[in-house]
Amino acid sequence: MARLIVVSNRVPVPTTKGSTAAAGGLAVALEAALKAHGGLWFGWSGKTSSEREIEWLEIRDFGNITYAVADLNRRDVDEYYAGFANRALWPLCHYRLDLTDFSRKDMAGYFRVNRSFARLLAPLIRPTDLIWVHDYHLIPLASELRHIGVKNRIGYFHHIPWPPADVLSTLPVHDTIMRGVAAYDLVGLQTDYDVENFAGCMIREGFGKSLGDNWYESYGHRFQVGAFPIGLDTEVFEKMAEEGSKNPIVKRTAQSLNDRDLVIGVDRLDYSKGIGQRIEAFSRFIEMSPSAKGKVTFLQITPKSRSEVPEYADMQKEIAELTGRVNGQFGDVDWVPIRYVNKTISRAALAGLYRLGRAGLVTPLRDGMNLVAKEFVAAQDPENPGVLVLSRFAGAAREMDGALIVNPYDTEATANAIGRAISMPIEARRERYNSMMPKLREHDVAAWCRDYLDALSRESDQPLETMRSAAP
Ligand code: GDG
Repeated sequence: MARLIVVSNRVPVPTTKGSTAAAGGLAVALEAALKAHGGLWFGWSGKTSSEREIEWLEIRDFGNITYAVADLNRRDVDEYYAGFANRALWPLCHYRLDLTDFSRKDMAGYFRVNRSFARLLAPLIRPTDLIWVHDYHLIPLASELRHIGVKNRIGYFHHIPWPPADVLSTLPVHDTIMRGVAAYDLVGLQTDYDVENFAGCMIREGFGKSLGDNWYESYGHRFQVGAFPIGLDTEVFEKMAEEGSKNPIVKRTAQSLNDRDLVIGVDRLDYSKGIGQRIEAFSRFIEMSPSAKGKVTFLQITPKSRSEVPEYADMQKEIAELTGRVNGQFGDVDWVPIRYVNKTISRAALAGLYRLGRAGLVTPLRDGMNLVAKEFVAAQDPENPGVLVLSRFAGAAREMDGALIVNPYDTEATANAIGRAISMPIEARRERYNSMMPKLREHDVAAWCRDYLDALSRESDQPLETMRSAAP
């Protein structure tokens, strides 16, 4: 079995032997794959240093996994991370052209950091290693590695939506981005819709030709594209939720509900998640349903994220004000309709809270997959499950046929779906739950890892040709 190298923007370096600080499903699955293959996890430490250039790596071994992380300087963080990755690529991939900032300075910083990462990583690579790069921060990494002679198989997984050609082509360097993607051997996307959009970008914009079966030839290199929908650590999560009732936060929440129905939403504070539209829909639901007044509580858990990006700071203010307005309008001395929590809750407590939920609201305006949708369902009590209300614009909607699918831009329809979820008879709730769980268990995050890595290693007989640099 080839050794595995995982590259991601942030690396969850274990704090003590065997314990990973950010033990989310993805981190756990990648760590398991690294353990199975033996390997290296490379990326940004998350720290900002005062050094002028990225020039050294902190390397630590835990068992058969080596963690190699670099600090970035202030300018790199501003241009590569907060700038091009999160103010251009993120909004663009989420169809938010109104929020996309095409600063030339940030673009240059993005390519510069990817080049520096490639230079730091290259000496650590052995000839037979499989390299797996994650997410939009690192699209040009393979072409930079090819440029300095790395011939290994390199895969890329894009966790967020792949936009249609008309959206991507608004980016001044979209050709360089496409050329960067074409330097990989396998491009993994979340859904078949993303694969369709990718084909449009490749063919309609004339960046390559299709060889059939999602193979492309572009800039003298052949590569394959595929849908690999990410899953959960389902079994672990189910168990965690089952034991959740013992968790003190869950106990306190259950007590404080006082027999009211709980509606729950969990999202990073991000404009792609449709939190504002969801609050409007909940408010409309309360307005339309006099019997729900005093009887339903909406808990929205929203840890802050990317506060250094101005659009996120603005949003924080906007959502807090909106929540205040709805609570002021409908609340009473003994009932607040919306509980809005801006802090991170432990994963165990989260699992228990989902299980208390009569309805889970997952209504992003656009989302690659959305793991919260899968977590909410996996956390339910099979005998008395809550109902998932899910946006048609989440990748998860391609799989989760037992959810009530809504258009989050349609306030009225989302409000109706909340009402339907809360009042759904138990047989219908069980039927919906049972239609989704087998898939969630079978296509879990370990299967996702395995399928992707099998595909990446399987094609090793395909020709690899050296790319010219994708840097502008
Ligand atoms: C990107 C793509 C794709 C949230 N609040 C807390 C907390 N969370 C956890 C959730 C979930 C994760 O964060 C969020 O995952 P999502 O998939 O919903 O969204 P993104 O962060 O935008 O992830 C997305 C994903 O990559 C994977 O490919 O699905 O489409 O955008 O696991 O539970 N976890 C804890 N406390 C919180 O307060 N412990």
